[in-house]
Amino acid sequence: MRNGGLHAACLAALLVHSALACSDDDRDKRSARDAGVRDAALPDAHAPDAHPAPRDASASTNDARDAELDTGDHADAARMLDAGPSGKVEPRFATRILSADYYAEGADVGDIDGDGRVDLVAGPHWYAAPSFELSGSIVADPKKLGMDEYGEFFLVFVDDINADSRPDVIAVGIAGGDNGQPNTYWYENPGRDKLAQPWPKHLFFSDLVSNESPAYLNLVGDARPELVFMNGGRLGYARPNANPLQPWEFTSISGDVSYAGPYVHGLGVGDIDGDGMLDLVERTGYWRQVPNLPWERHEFEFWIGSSADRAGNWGGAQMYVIDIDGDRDADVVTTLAAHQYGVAWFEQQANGAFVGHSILSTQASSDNTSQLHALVMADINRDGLPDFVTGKRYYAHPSTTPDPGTTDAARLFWFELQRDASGAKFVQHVIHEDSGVGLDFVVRDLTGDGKVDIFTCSKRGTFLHVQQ
Ligand SMILES: [Ca+2]
Ligand SMILES: [Ca+2]
Ligand SMILES: [Ca+2]
Ligand SMILES: [Ca+2]
Repeated sequence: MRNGGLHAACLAALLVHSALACSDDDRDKRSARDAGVRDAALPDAHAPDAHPAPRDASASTNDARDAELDTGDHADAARMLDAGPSGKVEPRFATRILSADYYAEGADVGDIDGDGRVDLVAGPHWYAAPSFELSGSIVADPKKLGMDEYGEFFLVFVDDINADSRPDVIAVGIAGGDNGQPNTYWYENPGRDKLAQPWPKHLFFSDLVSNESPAYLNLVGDARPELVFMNGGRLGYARPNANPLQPWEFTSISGDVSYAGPYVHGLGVGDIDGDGMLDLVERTGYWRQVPNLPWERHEFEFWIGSSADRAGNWGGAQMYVIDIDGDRDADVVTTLAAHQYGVAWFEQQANGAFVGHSILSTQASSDNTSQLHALVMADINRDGLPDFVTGKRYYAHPSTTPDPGTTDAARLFWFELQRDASGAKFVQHVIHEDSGVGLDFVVRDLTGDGKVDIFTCSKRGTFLHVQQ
C-alpha cells in the first residue's frame, strides 16, 4: 500500500538515498519481500565495506529501523538493522481466522479505503483496519472454491496503477492462463464512496505472466515498480504504458532462452555481485544487470543433491538475495521444490559460484512439510538478522494429480537465522498447523505495535497471525 504521488516521490527519492524517510505505509508488502533489494540500489551500496544485502532483511517494519538506516552507517554486516541482541524476542503468534473458506491464494495490503490505515487484501476480498472484519469485495459475488479448483487470484499486488491516489489491485492468475489467455488484470479502486460496488477490471498484460512467483518492485531504477516474470520462454519485466489504462509492455532481458513453458518455479531479485544494481535469480542461475549492456547470464542450479532426485517442476517460489553468513557477500535463500520438499541457502564463493546448505530436507518424512510455494524474508525476532517464513500450499495440485504429502497438515513456520563461530544455521519454529500459505503473503507490522505479523490466504482460508 502506498498513496499515490507520495509513493512515486518515495521511490524516486530512494535513488538518492533519502527514501528511507518514507513511511512504512509507502513500502507495503514489497518491503518485507525485497526491501534488501531496494537498499541494494542505494548509491552507498557501492562502498567497498557496505554490501547491501544485510540491510535488506530487516526491511520489514519499524521506525527505529528506518531511523538507523537513514544514518547510512555501514555497520558490521552481522548486525543487521534496528535491533541489537538486546532487541531480540521469542515470538509468539495468535491466529485470527478471517475466513475459513477458499477464495484465493494471493495476499497483499494497502490503504484501500483511504483512511490512513493499512487494510488487508485476500484475493477478491478486503478487510479494513483496525478491526479486520470483511469489508468488501472487488468483484461481484466472489466464488467459494473447492480444493481441486484454481482461482483467479494466485498472487496479488496492491499499488496505485492509474495515479489517482487510490491503491488498486493487480491479480495474477494461473501461470498458463486459461488455454493460454491473458492471466493478469488490475482492478481499479473506485474510491471510498463506491467501494460497495465491483471495481472496474482492466487487462494488465496482453499475454501470459509466467513463472509462478512473479515479483513486483522497482527493478530498473526509474521511479516506478516493474512486474518481473517470464513470457514466451523469456525472462524480463513489464513497465507501464504511457496510457495507464493500457496493458503494460514487456522487455526481455534474456533473449530467447527457453524456460520450457509457463509453469516455471523460482524467481527472485537482488544484488548478487554487490555492484549496486539489481540482478535476477531463477532456478538455473542468475542474470546480472550491466549498465548499457545486455544482462549477463551465470549458470548455476539452485538445488541440493542429485538432479536425478528432482521432478521436472522443481524450483521453489520467491528467491532471496541476502548475506546469510555475515561475510559480506550476497547469498541466495529459496525453497527447492514448490510441489515437493526442501529449503536451502546457497553460500556465495569468491569466484561467484555457490555452495548449497540444506535448511529443510528434500526427502519426505513425517515431520517434513511439502509444497512450500511461497517464501517471505523478514526479521521476525528483531535480532537484526533475516529470518524466513514459509508454509504448505495445501492442495497445490488437485487430487487428480497430487503432490507428495498434499493432504498433510497445512503448517506455517519460520526459520530463525543464527550465527556463531561455526557459521550460519537456521532453527525452525512452527507458527500454526492448519493455515499454510498460498503463492504470496505478507509479513509486516499490521497492528501497529512494532512486531511483525503474518497475513496469509490459502486453500485453508484467510488468516492473520498476530505477533504477541
Ligand atoms: Ca488507483
Ligand atoms: Ca548487481
Ligand atoms: Ca555471504
Ligand atoms: Ca532475526
